[in-house]
Amino acid sequence: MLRGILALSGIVLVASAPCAAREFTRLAVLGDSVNYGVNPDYDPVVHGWTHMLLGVGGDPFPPTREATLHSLWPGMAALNASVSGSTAVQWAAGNSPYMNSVLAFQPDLAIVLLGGWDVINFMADGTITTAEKNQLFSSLSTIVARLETLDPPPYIILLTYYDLMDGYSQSLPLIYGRYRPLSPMTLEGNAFIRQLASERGCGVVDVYPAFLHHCYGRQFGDPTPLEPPYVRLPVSNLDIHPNTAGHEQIYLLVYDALAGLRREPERFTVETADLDKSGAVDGTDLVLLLSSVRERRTRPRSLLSFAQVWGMGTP
Ligand SMILES: [Ca+2]
Repeated sequence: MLRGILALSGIVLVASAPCAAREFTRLAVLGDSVNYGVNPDYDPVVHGWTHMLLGVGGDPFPPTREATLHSLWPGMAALNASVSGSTAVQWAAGNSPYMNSVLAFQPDLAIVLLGGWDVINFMADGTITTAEKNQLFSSLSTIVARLETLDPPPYIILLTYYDLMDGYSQSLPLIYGRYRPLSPMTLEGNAFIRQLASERGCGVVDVYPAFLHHCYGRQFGDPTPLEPPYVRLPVSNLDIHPNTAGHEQIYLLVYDALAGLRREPERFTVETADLDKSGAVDGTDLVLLLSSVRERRTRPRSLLSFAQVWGMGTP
């Protein structure tokens, strides 16, 4: 009786199951010029966070890092498929050569930062319409969905976007008027990215808060700028790309996230509910949940999201 009440009141059974350590062998990076490595300190040569992560460095660039993708997963293959100036809309197109190159590579780990150029293009007329936002959001969803068509699906990490204007875009003078929608759009876009990640069982590397007060806001009223700047100052040299310090910050955030994956505990928690409608939450329900997951070849981290989609509790 008590168990029935528990089930009816929505309380879930919590169980643990063994989980292999996270091992990956093929990383693909999807993005625009930021992930490609464009950096005003070295223009026209590229050197960005992806280079740092992959252990590329040395004169004239900063020294090669010891903490790299390969120090986490030795021998891991990596494809930086990022294309300067590319938009999420282009990546999401059904015949996208960019996406096709990634799918052909068959990554088991994918890192995505896209949408910056979509937003810049949207702002050309000074406003971002609801239709434009929806186009961006549906493109980001499509990109995740296309990656998930791989068998097995890769673990996907979504990066949020930094706000070049530190929240002060609406204070911009007319000469930079096209950028006025940027700060609220960045907040909205990042909220969508976090929601998408939650729904689809993706990881998130939250670049936005790490960059806040490190960009151009100091020239438009930000009373609390932080050092070092992560963009090329002053704003008369406006450059949308991170400088070396900015790329280093993204590298550190991504590396920490990957190191966290590498250390992921060998046990995980599964939440289930009264799936067979027997009136009780018990082992039968757990078996039903696990068999469904096995059919979908869903990775453990996605499991919680899968349970959430079914309305079976919150992680
Ligand atoms: Ca527009």
